Amino acid sequence: MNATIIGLGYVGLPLAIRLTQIGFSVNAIDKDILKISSLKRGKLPFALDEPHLEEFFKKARHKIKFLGISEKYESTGLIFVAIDTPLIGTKPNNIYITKASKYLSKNLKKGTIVIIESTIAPKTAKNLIIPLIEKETSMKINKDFYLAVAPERIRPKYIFKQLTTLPRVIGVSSNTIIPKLKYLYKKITSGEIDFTDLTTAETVKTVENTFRDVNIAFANQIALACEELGVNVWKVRELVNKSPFHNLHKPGTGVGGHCIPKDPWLLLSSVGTEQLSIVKEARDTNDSMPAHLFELVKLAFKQKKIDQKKAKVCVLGYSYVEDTDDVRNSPSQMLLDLFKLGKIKYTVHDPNVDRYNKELLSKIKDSDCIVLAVGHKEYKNLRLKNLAKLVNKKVLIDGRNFFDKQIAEKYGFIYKGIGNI
Ligand code: SAJ
Repeated sequence: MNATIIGLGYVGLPLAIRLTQIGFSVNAIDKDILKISSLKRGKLPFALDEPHLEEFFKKARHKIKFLGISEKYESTGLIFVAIDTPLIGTKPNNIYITKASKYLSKNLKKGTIVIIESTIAPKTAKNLIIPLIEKETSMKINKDFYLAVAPERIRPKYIFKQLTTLPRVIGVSSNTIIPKLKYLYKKITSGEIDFTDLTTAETVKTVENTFRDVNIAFANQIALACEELGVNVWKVRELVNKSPFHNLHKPGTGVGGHCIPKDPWLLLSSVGTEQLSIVKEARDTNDSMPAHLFELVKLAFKQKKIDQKKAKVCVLGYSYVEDTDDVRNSPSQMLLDLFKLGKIKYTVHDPNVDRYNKELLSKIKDSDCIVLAVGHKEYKNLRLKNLAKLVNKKVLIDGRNFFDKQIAEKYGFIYKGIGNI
């Protein structure tokens, strides 16, 4: 069995490996020739710490042909598209899905099923991809080729676990391809497979991530309310979540990553914001959290009569979520931009990000204030008793409820945590 995958990122490369595990030979194509040459040399171009990726890649390599987009390849009956679907501002940037559709059209054989694994805005399949392929090939949908929308459901650090166990929703252009896709995806994952139409599948994926973003925003707004009420949001969250059917999410430094900050905009782009005003407000709330952390720094400086022009801050954590090297849409970057604007000197440490993973203690020692932005496991070794001896002005701003406020104050810190000041 043969398949072609266009786009070798966090979704496409693991999928190529997974397909070889279920008996496929794979054409694995990417526009980035450096990535292709690295893969051809047996070197992973990213996510080096992704569990199983290295091990599975080594076993799969001989069944994958890595190709640049200028290289010829044997057309296959299955073509997966797993390319980036970024925004321009708050609107979908369909440049890559357009290029990929044109590219695959050049080598599309009759009867092929094109499967979009990327997350796309509702109606993109119907209004953009199908008409484009028909125009480029003079073929007809559901006669000469078929389309499916099977949005990936994975996150860095859990890729293979989720790829092989999570349920999948698959939209199809015609029910005639359901048996083939059911057979295929039941080999890919042990999770339930649900078939539906193209637009419903696009909507499901964008809604699930929007749901998460809105829930996080609610937690962030509750945190701000708790600051005003003078209560600890983490105690409130603990007690709220003890009652059944409640799941108050975690407030924090903000929402980063490759999908949660983006997918709500894909959904918003396909309907008027008047129907989804809560979604727009949630995005604004989550994107305002780095600025709130910055306000807590300034509040603490004011209370300790620290001249912010002379102070130095050490930001702990740069990746978008704990224990990963993925820095896409990092909320910490928004915070650093505010320090730059406020002319506050800062250093950054992140154990998983090459340019920031050195000299943790010297960066702390050289600072007046620590801002915990990401709760990496490496920081669990930091003892407040020792930090108090290192941090000159003993200011501790906690974006992730990482440190204990009482203990911090016991060792002389002024502690301000999101939702717990
Ligand atoms: N975050 C909070 N509070 C929370 C949860 C997350 O502030 O309660 C922040 C994180 O710090 C991070 C951002 O939100 O900056 C995103 O975190 P995430 O845990 O949602 O991780 P992602 O972005 O990798 O989300 C993916 C999504 N999965 C797919 O798109 C297939 C999401 O739907 C999943 O719920 C999530 O993984 C997961 O938990 O598996």
